[in-house]
Amino acid sequence: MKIYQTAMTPSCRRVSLFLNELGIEVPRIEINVKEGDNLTEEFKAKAVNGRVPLLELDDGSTICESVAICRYFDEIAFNDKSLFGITTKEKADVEMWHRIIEFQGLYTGFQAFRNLTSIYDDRETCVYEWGAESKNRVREFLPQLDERLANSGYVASERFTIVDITAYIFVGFAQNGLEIEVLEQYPNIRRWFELVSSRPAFQ
Ligand SMILES: N[C@@H](CCC(=O)N[C@@H](CS)C(=O)NCC(=O)O)C(=O)O
Repeated sequence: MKIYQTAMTPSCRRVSLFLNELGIEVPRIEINVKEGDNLTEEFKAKAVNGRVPLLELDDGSTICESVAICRYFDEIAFNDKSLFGITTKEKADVEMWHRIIEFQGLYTGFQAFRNLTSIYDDRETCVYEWGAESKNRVREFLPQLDERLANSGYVASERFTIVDITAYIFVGFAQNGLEIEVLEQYPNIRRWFELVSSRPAFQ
């Protein structure tokens, strides 16, 4: 099997951190999405969403969407980390917080970045005002995340789960990509971010 990736992009880093946590190494094929390597007919025939990361199995079948790829490895690796949750309640909390972090945080942040910078204007119409509004929505979401982390050791649970990987990618993206001073403004996010950053898988 192999993973097609553009290593530095948030969605690929998300999968890489998950695999690091499980201690799994998978061969990578580096492509350049900025240069449009994902826009070829050959790549689009493999990836339903036309994006990276993309996992190709030995039988030639493929899985895209980073969470689906993580789920695949979580199932085949027989690990004891239970990054998608242990109990029924914890699994539901993981699902709930994962969607909240993705919809209100990560993907809203992506919309902000893509529309403010026009980085992909060779393949989509960029609307600056939508980017600005999306960035506002990210700003509005951050206090909610900070409050959650004032009352919980990790985002979805009192222990580390996949949601912390997604939230870590989101906070780093907001801080560096969107230039929002998250860590300076939100002490509970900062406490949690430092804790997650210190994990061996994140080095
Ligand atoms: N929901 C997808 C998002 C994938 C995604 O947006 N990948 C970006 C890199 S972070 C990409 O391939 N961008 C190239 C493009 O939009 O053409 C996932 O989680 O895998």
